[in-house]
Amino acid sequence: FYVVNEVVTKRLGHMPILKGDFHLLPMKVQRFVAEKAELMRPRGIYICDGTQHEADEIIDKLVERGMLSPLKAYENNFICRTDPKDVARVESKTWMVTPNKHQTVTHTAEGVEPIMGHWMPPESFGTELDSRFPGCMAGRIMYVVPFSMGPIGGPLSKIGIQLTDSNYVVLCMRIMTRVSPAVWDALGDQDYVRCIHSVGLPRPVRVKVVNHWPCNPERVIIAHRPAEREIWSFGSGYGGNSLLGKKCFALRIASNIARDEGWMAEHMLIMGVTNPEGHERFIVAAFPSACGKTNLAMLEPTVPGWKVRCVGDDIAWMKFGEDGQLYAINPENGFFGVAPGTSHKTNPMAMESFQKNSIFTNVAETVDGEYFWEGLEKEIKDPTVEMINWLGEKWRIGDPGKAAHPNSRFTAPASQCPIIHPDWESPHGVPIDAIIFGGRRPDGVPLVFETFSWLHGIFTGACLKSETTAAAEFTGKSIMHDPMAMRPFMGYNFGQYLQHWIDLSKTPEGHAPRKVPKIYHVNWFRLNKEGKFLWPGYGDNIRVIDWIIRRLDGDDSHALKTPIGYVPTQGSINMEGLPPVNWDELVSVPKEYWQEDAKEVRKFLESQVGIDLPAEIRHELDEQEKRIGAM
Ligand code: GTP
Ligand code: SPV
Ligand code: MN
Repeated sequence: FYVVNEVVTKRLGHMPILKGDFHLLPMKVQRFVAEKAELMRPRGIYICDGTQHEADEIIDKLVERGMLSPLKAYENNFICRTDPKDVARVESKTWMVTPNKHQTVTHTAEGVEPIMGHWMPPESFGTELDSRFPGCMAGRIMYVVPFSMGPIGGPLSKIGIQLTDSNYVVLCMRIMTRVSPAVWDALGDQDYVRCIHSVGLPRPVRVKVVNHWPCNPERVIIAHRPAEREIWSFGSGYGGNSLLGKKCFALRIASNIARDEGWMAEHMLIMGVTNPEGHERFIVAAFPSACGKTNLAMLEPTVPGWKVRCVGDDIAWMKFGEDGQLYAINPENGFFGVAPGTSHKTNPMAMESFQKNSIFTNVAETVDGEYFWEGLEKEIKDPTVEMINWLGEKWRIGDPGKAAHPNSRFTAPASQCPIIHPDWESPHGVPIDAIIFGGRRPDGVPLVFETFSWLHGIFTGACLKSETTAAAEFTGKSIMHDPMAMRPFMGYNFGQYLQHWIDLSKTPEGHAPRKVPKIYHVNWFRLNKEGKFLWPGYGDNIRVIDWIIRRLDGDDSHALKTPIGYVPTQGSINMEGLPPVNWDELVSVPKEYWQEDAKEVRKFLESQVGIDLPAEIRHELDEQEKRIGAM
């Protein structure tokens, strides 16, 4: 029991506490909540306890208001359509606020805009904040959401408190993070990440609210103050912009904490793979947004005897243990997955995960109360059934336009995944033996290759590229650099981030030698001349994982050395039961392509990272260029 001090009382004024006991909050939290309530002036404060009863109450209210509707074909599943202007992360309005520009961005060449990190000086941030947040919650309730990233109280876990005026966000935070009053006890003397979110539409609302989805697209800002461990998000209710535990905290802020504390916060899935002999290995994989993490994390092997179990599908926090082994935890509690393309054929385990207690955003709904999106055409009970598409229009398969937005998402509890790993909540994490990078590369990039060393692996990750997807505001398809699959999520100077990776491999004095994982690169998305995928992908990706695991087990007879790494020899990947695959095209390392790539990559690293590029990585660049030159 804490005594409310005078300042807090004065700040709160007569603001009602609609739920919870303010006095039971730790003193530092009382101060934070009171200060922000005074700024944003909600009509009341609601302290969340994370119970099912609370969720049911909020759901009832949202259903009554028309923002959510039940999907009647399932148990406790709901659908929600956003304002069509608020459907994805807004990278152009996402900022890191640091006193010094180069804490956030690298020293790019004269006139070259940095693509990693988006810097805003504190003075401008002050102005932007002042023009948005005062009074922004007028007429709305401010929810106080205590949450833990990682199992509550775990040694690798961190605590956050989100203030939000969106009850949709509260519901999703309950699925995606661990919301519980136990967080107050776990907090103790620790620091926590302060997350402030508003849809940016105080009452009375003077504009038309579309789909009962309040937002303020013109005024969106998502700003991070890493030194203060603080996030300010305004104007959007969409996932990556509003569920602040996810990309804002678990990647952008956490990568700063990780640098300070000697660990890593990465955009990676975590999977356990058991071979037919019963030996399990854990692997992490970094692919850019909408490039296959959720699918790989829950892969259902098409080769008998193999077993995959999911630890996480989007974010990994990793730390070397006292034994020199790298361990990873999944800081999240649920999946916020891309709906289109998900089906019983491609990802049956994801399908099983969202049969109940899940929220679907911007998908279509059939008159029978089922969800629908592109990719379910062959599985829907009645292919002629009438639907409401994501824009709220009547729609049938074959009609022009799309059923679901390409970035429509399911939000489902991880615990409902039938192949969730029994150790997925292990506070110490699971031991990692391999790191995989990958992206959408229609040309030139082989199905899989193994890098030569930790440094060559970091270089390969730094040069990661992928075709743009609908996960952010980009339109059209082009190949973009997405270093380490972290481009939109970089929390600090990318050169220093690379240096951090390099330094982590070095054993601190007096400790057990560090075992660095092997680093691989995969590409499920290479196309043939007709524009068709050369590789079946999905469950068949186990065949590539099988090759990787045999490499880890010390089999080096099945690889061919190329200038970019080791590729599998013909016959070394199990192709039994597959329709014919054009092997040569699938694994080739074309000379002209890579010569062009070498030039492009040098230009990229020199213009984008410049003097911040660690000497070790510059050396890898030189060596790779030489190898390619000698092809
Ligand atoms: P974020 O949640 O945005 O970080 O995305 P993600 O990396 O988890 O991507 P996800 O697994 O949701 O896949 C995105 C899209 O890629 C979906 O439409 C999938 O159907 C498709 N996809 C995933 N794996 C494969 C594959 O092996 N081959 C092909 N062709 N498509 C795939
Ligand atoms: C991504 O874009 O990588 C996602 C979805 O996982 S979001 O939470 O919006 O970032
Ligand atoms: Mn992601």
